[in-house]
Amino acid sequence: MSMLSFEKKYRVRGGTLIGGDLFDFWVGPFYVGFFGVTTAFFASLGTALIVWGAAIQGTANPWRISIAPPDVSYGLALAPLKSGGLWQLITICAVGAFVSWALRQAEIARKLGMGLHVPIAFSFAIFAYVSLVVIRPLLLGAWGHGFPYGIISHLDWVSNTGYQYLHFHYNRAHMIAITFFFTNVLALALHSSLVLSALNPGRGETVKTAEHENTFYRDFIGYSIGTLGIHRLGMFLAVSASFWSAICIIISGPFWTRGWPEWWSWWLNLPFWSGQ
Ligand code: UQ2
Repeated sequence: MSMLSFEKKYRVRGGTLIGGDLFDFWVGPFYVGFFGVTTAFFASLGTALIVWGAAIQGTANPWRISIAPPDVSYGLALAPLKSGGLWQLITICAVGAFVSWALRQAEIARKLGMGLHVPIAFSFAIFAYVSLVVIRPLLLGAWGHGFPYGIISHLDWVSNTGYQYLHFHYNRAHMIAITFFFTNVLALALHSSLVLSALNPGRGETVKTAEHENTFYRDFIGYSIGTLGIHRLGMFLAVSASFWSAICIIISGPFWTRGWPEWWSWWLNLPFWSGQ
């Protein structure tokens, strides 16, 4: 059931960022809008280019398909289609589709009189992607520093890039990102289990409300962050994880070229230890 009866009253005109009423309509349950059209355009073109690249490569094995960026010798120039140019076009399509999607979220939120929390949160995910295939390659001076678009090949890239800095876990920003990811997992487990336990009481019992949820955590650890609070915490943790992920890779290369373990020499060189 994609269209509840009360949904009709939320199908309001306006709130568009561009194009006025031109694309202000729905197809089935989906809002179209100018950015729905651009999302569909970039996503379809990008997907077709990936399929074409796979055909050129001559493998039908999904694990082996890979669209590689140009060799670093091309620098920041456009490369021939079969030598990384395809990767460049696909990257443009990907960024175009992601940004269109965020702007479509913004239009729908405006239409409904909501805050812009959804597109703002999504923009942090886009930032993490763009940091890998645009910002860091630009700072390093070659598109060849982007990662290849393939299931196994992008894993190899992550492994190789990590070992290039000897031990990536000594990267301070990487540590912070991981801590946010893990804390997010903890918060989501606490939240999902609490909501499911309230909504699925024992047989013959009535469904419980937020009062029970609050009371559970006050009894258990003496504190409840509240139903709005847990979602604010969740957004903060998720957005922070994406943000520090982006930072940890942007600084690797452009701002620190040696192994990450070596970065900690500042600690070993503190004058405090000089007598030892
Ligand atoms: C809570 C609450 C919820 C929740 C959860 C809590 C009623 C439905 C999970 C408990 C969360 C706390 C105490 C914060 C934990 C902190 C970190 C950093 C993981 O109180 O309100 O709403 O889902």
